Amino acid sequence: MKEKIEGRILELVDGDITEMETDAIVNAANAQLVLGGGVAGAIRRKGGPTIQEECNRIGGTFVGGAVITGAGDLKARHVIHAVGPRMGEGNEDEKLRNATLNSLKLADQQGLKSISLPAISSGIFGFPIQRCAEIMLKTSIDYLRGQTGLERIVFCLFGRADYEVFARRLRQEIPG
Ligand code: AR6
Repeated sequence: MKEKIEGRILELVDGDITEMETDAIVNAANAQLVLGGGVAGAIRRKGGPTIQEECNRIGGTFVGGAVITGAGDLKARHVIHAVGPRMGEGNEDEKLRNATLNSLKLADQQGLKSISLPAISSGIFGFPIQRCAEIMLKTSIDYLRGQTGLERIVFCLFGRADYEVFARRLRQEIPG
């Protein structure tokens, strides 16, 4: 599914984010920047050891923050590590919004044109997928309506069920 917003593209795909060829892919990271399971595990396995090594040099960031590294052996050029909230820690919606927004801003600052994001926090961190879709899509749509050099934002959802949740929400946000 593809929508145009101010001449820029917002796209949804069902697939594995480590296969994406956008300038950057976003990792669903933790504040320690230790690549664990889920998206991070797939990035670690396919991207090779340099990504974790770069994360170790950065050392960590706050919940809602994002940092950038190279992408090792992956097809993308960069990995943006965005730290979403763990369900139950408090103020989760705002933190997820910030993790999304800071990822997009960081891509922009680096002059990147395209970025792929997963449904941050909705796996191991236990955030509800429906609310995740609402927050991440609204943040991205608002961002594309503002001043940005980004030309394409892709949400890479893992499986048909999550894809459908995002697709339904996007149709509500951009009717017709
Ligand atoms: N491509 C796209 N989406 C994926 C992939 C993939 N290869 N694998 C999983 N997903 P998660 P979190 C989906 O658990 O909840 C790690 O240990 C998954 O179905 O990756 O933010 C980190 O190191 C879900 O919808 O991230 C952190 O400690 C979404 O991606 C912690 O988990 C996010 O699931 C982060 O937990």
